[in-house]
Amino acid sequence: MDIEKVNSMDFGEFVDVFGNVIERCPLIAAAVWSQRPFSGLEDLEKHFFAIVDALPQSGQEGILRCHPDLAGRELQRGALTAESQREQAGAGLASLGAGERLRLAELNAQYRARFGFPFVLAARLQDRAAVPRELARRLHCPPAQELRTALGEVRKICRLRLADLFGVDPARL
Ligand code: 2AL
Repeated sequence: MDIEKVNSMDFGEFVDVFGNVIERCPLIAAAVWSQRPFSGLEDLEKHFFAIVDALPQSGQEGILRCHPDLAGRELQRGALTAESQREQAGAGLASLGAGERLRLAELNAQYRARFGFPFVLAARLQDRAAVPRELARRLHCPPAQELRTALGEVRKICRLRLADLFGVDPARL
């Protein structure tokens, strides 16, 4: 895929292709389409980020709530999006033992109870040992800081998914 191809996409095709670069938030892609043409992949990414940044806090928390738990019930049931499935399996979360799964479920529940949204982490940049460690650390952060951190992870996930779609190394973005 290249940027000329992206700029030539009609609305339906664009949302089909980019509708999940922000997990289960095709509305963001729908808003980005209106802002074409894009000068390149970096410019396209900037538009996704700008729309997320411009949302009120309730909208940003809504985006976080669209993310499935790491190693949660949807992974067990095979109900994740294809992108999530690949990311979580790649981080080794599909092959946790029962004890590790239980520990993560407890931490995820504590995190959700404290902040009101699920713990979000770009799983592809972590390994299975780092996930509970990061979760336990972030659990104690102040809420405003945690919202910023979580949105930063949404950006990382978005960047990696865009890089995949373009077949480029994310370090080049
Ligand atoms: C996820 C997910 O599904 N993929 C990823 O990188 N992070 N979910 C999450 N709660 O962080």
